[in-house]
Amino acid sequence: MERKGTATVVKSAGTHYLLSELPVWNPFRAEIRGKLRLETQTETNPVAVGDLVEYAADAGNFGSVALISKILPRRNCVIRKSANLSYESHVIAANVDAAYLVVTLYYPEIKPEFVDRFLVSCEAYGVPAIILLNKNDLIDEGPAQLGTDREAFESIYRRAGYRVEELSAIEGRGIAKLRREIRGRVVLLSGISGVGKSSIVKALDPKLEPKVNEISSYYRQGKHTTSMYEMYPVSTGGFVIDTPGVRGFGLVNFKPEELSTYFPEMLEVMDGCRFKPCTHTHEPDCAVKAAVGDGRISVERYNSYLGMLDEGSKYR
Ligand SMILES: Nc1nc2c(ncn2[C@@H]2O[C@H](COP(=O)(O)OP(=O)(O)O)[C@@H](O)[C@H]2O)c(=O)[nH]1
Ligand SMILES: [Mg+2]
Ligand SMILES: [Zn+2]
Repeated sequence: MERKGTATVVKSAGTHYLLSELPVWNPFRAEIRGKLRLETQTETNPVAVGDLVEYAADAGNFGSVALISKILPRRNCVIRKSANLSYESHVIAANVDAAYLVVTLYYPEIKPEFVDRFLVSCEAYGVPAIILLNKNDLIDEGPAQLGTDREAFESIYRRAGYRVEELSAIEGRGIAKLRREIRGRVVLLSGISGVGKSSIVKALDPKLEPKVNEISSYYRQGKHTTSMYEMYPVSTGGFVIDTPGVRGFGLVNFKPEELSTYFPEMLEVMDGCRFKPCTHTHEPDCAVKAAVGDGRISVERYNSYLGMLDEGSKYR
């Protein structure tokens, strides 16, 4: 006898998956046979953690592997273009209520380019993004990253309209608030390797056991330990997706006139540009450039925008 149902992908290990009928936590194994893709899909992974799928399983044989028969349309997703293979993209997670980008002022170093690309991707695909500034217990340990001043960093992103929360997975600072935010939701933790994503999962619920990196004191770099995309059930409610650290974050193709709409602080003022569409580069009477001029938009974010615009033009 066959059992059919709808479930969420809670773990992706490349060729096999774990599904669970959320909000119930009852993971079971599943596979994809043959070709199964969303129409128009060009991503390297057919199914991502957070995807809602239809499956069929042999009800008489408990422990048998279910077959994924259909991927239901995505509400949203976080997607990244491979840094080296410019035409391939990878879905990091689908159907999330929020994406937390974890960064730290200590090590590994913040790469503003990575941060801004991640945020643009979230805006483009409809995912609310929040920045978590982790490892704040190190605040007394001497200077933070060269040239990265806490207030300057927070000001850049708060002016852009993002929430920046200070956190310490080790000391637990900010964790109770995060736990409350996650309740009843599915959220993504993203960021480069070593920033503390897995440590945050563990801090949210000590019963969970994601692998935590040991940062080599010599290189002060995280090694990749999480190679899986995996969702964890937080016992106080909600689900959190831990991801391997991504190195590069290439932008998925966009139209040049669209790009500034993915910068919330530009979107807010661009109505005032004389030309429509305006690329906010050479055009006279540009409201975005005016806002950069008087500090409402940070020079850092504007330069990031110009860099992406320039990079985008290389693919066309
Ligand atoms: N001082 C300090 N170290 C942290 C904190 N969070 C994580 N770490 C350390 O950073 C390293 C990488 O953590 P991990 O959670 O594996 O990072 P991930 O690669 O983003 O999952 C480990 O050595 C952690 O102990 C924190 O809040 N404070
Ligand atoms: Mg990790
Ligand atoms: Zn303009």
